[in-house]
Amino acid sequence: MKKFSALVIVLCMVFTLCACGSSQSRKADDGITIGVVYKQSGNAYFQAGITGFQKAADELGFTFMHDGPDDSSNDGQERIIRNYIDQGVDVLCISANDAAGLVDVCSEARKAGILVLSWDAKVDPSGRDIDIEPASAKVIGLTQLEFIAEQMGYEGQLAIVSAGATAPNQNLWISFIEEALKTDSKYANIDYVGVAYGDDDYTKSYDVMKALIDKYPDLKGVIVPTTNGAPAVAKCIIDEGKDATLKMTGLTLAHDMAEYIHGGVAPATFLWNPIELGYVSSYVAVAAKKGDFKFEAGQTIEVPGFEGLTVEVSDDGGLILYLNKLNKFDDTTVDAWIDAL
Ligand code: RAM
Repeated sequence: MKKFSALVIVLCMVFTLCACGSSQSRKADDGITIGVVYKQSGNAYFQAGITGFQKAADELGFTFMHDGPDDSSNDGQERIIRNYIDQGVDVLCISANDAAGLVDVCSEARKAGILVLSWDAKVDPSGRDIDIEPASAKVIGLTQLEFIAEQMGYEGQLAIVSAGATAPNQNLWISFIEEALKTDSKYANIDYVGVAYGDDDYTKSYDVMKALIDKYPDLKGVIVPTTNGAPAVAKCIIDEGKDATLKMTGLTLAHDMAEYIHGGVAPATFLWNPIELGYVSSYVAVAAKKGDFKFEAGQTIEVPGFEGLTVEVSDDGGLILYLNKLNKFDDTTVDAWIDAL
């Protein structure tokens, strides 16, 4: 009886340990462990990304853990990465809060034989093997600019409410928006007032939007290239009674923006599918670890449901792989996405 009780206790402990692990794959374990790091915990965008990692884990049989700091900090990400290095993961998949800030710890990981992939927000080339992005930064930036410019009749004051000040992906998209505002004559009558940072935090994004409205009462357009900031900005515009004259667009999930899209303050927004981003990143990670995929320009990878995934040299000189999918959420399309995103 004693032996039986001991066995039950051991089995319970094993079960508890498994349940605590972030992911257990259904297919037989292939021995590969991936440590996924994202910008912040509790962000629904990254939870969708994790759904993609889980889907791939079910198909390919790898194990993964996932974590992000509460405060979107570089230090927090560094601690998580160190912990994953100590645990002996095979591959790191990182969405970085600071492209340069993670280079040292990622270089340590690579010296230890760990493959380093960034996904969503890059690590600088000296710290990564490859970066996996939803679409070209220029397309993502200019799609939002052109849409809001059209809403504004190509004139009036425009602002951006971004995520963190060092966010690699937002900063790159914004650099293309700012360049076009300066150089493309069709935007000559748009008066760009600059960027405010909401740090991917709902309350802070709301507050910086309120401060922008106070400072620029004639503001006509806002671009919010971050899923956490967008609903806060929309709510603020409505609360301030500005939604008849001030419109926004941005990169958003469907479930928390549908009411603002239908209501008209955000006539349309854009986003790729973050589930697919996690899914493709997993396939790259596993193929690279198995030696079936080399980190070289021109390399292709087979991923179910995708065609033509080919490694390119990025503008930053490192390697990059694009999914090349950007969806538009408007009054007629957003509801179809609500259950997924
Ligand atoms: C936020 C994050 C993420 C970005 C999306 C659009 O969730 O900043 O990195 O890709 O928005």
